[in-house]
Amino acid sequence: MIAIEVHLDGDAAEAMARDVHDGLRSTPKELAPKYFYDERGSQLFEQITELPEYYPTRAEREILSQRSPEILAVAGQPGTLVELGSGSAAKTRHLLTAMRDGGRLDTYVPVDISEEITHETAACLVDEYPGLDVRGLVCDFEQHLERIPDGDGARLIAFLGGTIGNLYPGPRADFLSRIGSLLGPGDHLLLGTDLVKDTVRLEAAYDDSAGVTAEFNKNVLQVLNRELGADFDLDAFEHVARYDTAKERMDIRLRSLADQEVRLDALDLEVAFLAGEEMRTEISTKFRRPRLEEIYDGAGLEMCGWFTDAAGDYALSLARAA
Ligand code: AVJ
Repeated sequence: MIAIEVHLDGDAAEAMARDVHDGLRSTPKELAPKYFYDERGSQLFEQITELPEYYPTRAEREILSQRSPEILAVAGQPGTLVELGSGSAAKTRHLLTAMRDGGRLDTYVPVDISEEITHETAACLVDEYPGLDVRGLVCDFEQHLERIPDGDGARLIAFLGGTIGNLYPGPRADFLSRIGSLLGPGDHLLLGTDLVKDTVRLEAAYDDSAGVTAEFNKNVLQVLNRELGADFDLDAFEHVARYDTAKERMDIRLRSLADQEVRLDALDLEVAFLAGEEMRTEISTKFRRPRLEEIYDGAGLEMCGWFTDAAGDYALSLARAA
């Protein structure tokens, strides 16, 4: 059975306008990474996941394909899988299959911002897993976490892909605390995190030789051109990806190649960029196990499982309410 609820409050455009306005008027300038993902941006991200330099997607797939039964055993054989940012649920199938073969698969709850993808994914999955209940939620999960259904029996809430790394420490702690308050006894969080490693590999993963990540980064300017009537010249900016060893995070920016003025009609705003000025478009935090344990602790969670790929590049961890 398929049931999909949509909770999109119509003012997404307004929220974006406010957000971009604030980001362009602050010093240094900054844009939120969620604006990368229009249709083109999502395609470019798909391409990134196949680049030789970009290991996280392959590493996560390796863990899920080899260790899902083990993960589910530590999580107490949940019958419900909730997935935040489910998309096409490509990697999720390893978990669903292990749930089915382990004897319990009742409900899949995909939570995603795209209604179209959620419908498609739901239809595919009920075919592939006969008897599966799909109770989808179309919403911005950072805003509407509390709408996730209870379900009967233990739930596993999966947040894969390493997207938690995009959040600054404050919002990250808030987000994890909110997940913590959703977890009843027997429920678990499964979180994907990229791990600290040498700078050369990290910087290559975010500045690939084919230039796909550079195009992905600049595409956000195209999004603003379309959505906010802006006139960014994409050739007047270059992609910058640096590892901040103190903060243990990738710092991804667009650097203005000239003194220039950009107009955003929808905001009735002109912004000046100096030659060499950098605008942050994303952080991508890298984790170590002890640090992540502290982060869980600070959010009322307790780590109870740690699974890495063979190379130790990436981790899936399990946590429960402390
Ligand atoms: C989808 C947020 C996990 O941080 O590695 C990839 C996004 N940005 N290359 C990441 C991204 C540039 C990616 N996440």
